[in-house]
Amino acid sequence: MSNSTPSENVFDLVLLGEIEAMLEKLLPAAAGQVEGLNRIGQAMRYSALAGGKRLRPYLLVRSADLFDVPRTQAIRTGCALEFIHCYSLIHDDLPAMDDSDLRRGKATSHKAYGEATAILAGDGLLTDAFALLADPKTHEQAQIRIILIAELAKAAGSGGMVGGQMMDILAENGEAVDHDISLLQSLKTGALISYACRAGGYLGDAPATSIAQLENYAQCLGLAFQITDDLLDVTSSAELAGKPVQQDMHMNKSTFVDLLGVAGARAKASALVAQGKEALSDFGPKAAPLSKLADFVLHRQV
Ligand code: GRG
Repeated sequence: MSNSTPSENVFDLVLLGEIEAMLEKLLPAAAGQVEGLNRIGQAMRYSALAGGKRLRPYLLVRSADLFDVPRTQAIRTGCALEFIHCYSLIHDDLPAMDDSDLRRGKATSHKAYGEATAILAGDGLLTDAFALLADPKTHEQAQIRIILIAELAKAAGSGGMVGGQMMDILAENGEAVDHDISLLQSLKTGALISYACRAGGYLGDAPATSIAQLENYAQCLGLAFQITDDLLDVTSSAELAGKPVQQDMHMNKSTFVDLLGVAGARAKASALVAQGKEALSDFGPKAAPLSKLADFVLHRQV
């Protein structure tokens, strides 16, 4: 029996199309009167419309479905999160960081547009994400918009993804004395995944117990996602992954595969996914799409 879960059986293609269409609509124009504005629009579109899996916005919409949140609100919030994710990939690929030439099967932003434009494209995506959440079209209640903004800032900022990236850089340079790979990954990769799962609850004004259950699911999923990322770095090809592989070893990154071996890492990811699915049990059959996504994370090939 194949142990892969084809993404077409997991992701609703109509919903993915709606997310893609909203991203396209919300990104700045690339063909207006002002050359500088066209250039930043082109660079932001080049990276953000480059065909990622859209796992984070998809998770966000599926968590929002648990609370019957209107689709437009969930998709707009998911697009803000995807803007942040795309900015982080552009900056992570820069020469000062991972110095990568390939992302999502295409030349990275700085290779296509130069470093200065790539930095600005990342800055544009980061900043525009918050303008998008502050817009009443995202939610009619200002108090909910403030929660969405504050929680995304926490997840993406110095106590979240940016802090995790800093830990990663110190560890790579051999400068970290207190190296904790689980904390590093829970910040670098897990914080945005956690936001994806909780934001549906914020949009639906869900009780704290439901948010805590989604957070438990997200913690397991985020760690499993990172473990499968480490496994793919060892087992996949650049052609399939759309980005260079075997990078962790070259960059002296310590990974879950180093720590546990390939079989141990697979077993750990599998246990985490089972635990994550268990955390959804109170939501009943409505949580089936989130459960399927957990299986996808375990068996993904990209
Ligand atoms: C530069 C502030 C800053 C942060 C960078 C996200 C990140 C932090 C670095 C990316 C390096 C990396 C490979 C992390 C592992 C997990 C991860 C985020 C993988 C990419 O996410 P996917 O697989 O990508 O969801 P797509 O292209 O499908 O959106």
